[in-house]
Amino acid sequence: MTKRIEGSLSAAGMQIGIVTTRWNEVVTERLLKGALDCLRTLGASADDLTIVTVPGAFEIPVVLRELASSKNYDGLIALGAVIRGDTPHFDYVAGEAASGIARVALETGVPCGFGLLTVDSSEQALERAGLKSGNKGWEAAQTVVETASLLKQLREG
Ligand code: INI
Repeated sequence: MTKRIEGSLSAAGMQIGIVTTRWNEVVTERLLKGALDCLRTLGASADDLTIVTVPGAFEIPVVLRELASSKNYDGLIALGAVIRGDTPHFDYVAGEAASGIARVALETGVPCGFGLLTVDSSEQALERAGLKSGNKGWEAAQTVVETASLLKQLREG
């Protein structure tokens, strides 16, 4: 018999850690609100959520890895905004943060929702943080719940 396995969109009972940045806080607070609204909608309990603030996007992966290594979380969500106009180091900060987030997920097996905006301007960042083009915080939260649920089923056989 063919098996078909999908994650569910229930966050009930899930322990979720969120790492967000102080850099571009006007944007990241909106991403955080989107993520929290989503988790609440999917049935997460406020007591099962942990929010950690780091200075900037470059610091996300190391803190994410610490949380993942603790084995206390079913899923993690990375929120941040790297804006090209703000720094000549855009490519380094955005690239290292993005690949670091992916690496943490692959190395630890804890799903890490990717809510890191890499954009040209503050306007574009705000658009993706709930103003016009959806909220990437919400999307990152939803995908991490689905992926955590999927991984749980695969691990339980
Ligand atoms: N950090 C961000 O999260 N977003 C940015 O747009 C940004 N810019 O533009 O420089 C940024 N820089 C800080 C970086 O993430 C580190 O905190 C810093 O380099 C110290 O390691």
